[in-house]
Amino acid sequence: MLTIYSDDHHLHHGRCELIDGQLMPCFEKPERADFIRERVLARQLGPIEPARDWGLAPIARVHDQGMLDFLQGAWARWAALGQEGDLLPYTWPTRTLRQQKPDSVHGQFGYYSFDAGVPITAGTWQAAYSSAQVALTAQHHIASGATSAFALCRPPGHHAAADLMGGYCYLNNAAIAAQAFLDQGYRRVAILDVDYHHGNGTQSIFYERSDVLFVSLHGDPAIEFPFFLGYADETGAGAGEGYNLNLPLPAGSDWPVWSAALKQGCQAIDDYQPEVLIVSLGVDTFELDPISRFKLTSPDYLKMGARIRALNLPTLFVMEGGYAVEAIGINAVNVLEGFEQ
Ligand code: SP5
Ligand code: ZN
Repeated sequence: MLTIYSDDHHLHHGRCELIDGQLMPCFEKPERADFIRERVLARQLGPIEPARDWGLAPIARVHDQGMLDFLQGAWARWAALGQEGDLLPYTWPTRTLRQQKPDSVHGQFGYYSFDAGVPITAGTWQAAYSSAQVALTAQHHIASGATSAFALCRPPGHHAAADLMGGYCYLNNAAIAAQAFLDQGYRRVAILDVDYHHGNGTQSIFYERSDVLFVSLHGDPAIEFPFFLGYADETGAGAGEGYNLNLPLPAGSDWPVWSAALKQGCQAIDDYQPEVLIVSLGVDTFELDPISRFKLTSPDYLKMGARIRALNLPTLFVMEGGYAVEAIGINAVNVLEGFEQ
């Protein structure tokens, strides 16, 4: 399987995030992609090619121009104020507050985010832009006839909505790839999100549309981030009614529980008869993940890949979460190897 990778992810390295009341070093760190890349090489999964530059247009097909302008220009504005630390949002337009964009960089960051897990550093825009280009380059290979490709994206994307960043995500790489397929003439795209967290951004982008089926297995949002989306009764709206399937699972879910939900999700994908499948590949379902509560083991990821292969669809894997860095390469590449066997 071909892997697409960009070194630009190193340009994004946030300093800290708030975890259990403490400022901790960011879990979403460059070593994540480095370990995955090393495992791809060690297992001889296939060639690793750089991203091509497809420009801003395919990103703007999914994201709000105001948010893109903000993300691109925020660091320069922050640095011009004499600041050197990471730019972090801390005030959001929630209930009782006005939904309007203020003038200040902090006010605008609150307007375009839903949590504080999105530090903006000097290189964040370039890293997020290149991560989207990685997804688009892998998408291009599949549109050109490849049956599979791995977009080794970092930073991840599935929490990012059209005009909101959050959950370590700035640009929604999977959604950008899905829209690219549609813009190139595909009519039905399925997205299977196996990250531990609900892909609230992806869901919201396609919620009222029938040309993208979104299926997500994740920790029950009643007890897990992102808390405010991802419930089973969210089935789509308008033309999208029936094209969104959430499968929230309890803390402690292991392979028997998780794989039963995967079977249900795969049945929905099979019924939809898509032309292509995009897998939002998070491996934070791992038993040793430091911020998650599922119990999948490394061999389980081989079985996951084999189940996905059984759908018999051209498949684009897009890297999302996974924070047990010493195992992230093994687990992510196990999915890809399970798919290929
Ligand atoms: C892409 C992705 O996986 N984003 C995840 C963002 C999760 N952010 C909230 C993390 C809160 C973790 N709290 C865990 C407490 C462990 N003691
Ligand atoms: Zn996650």
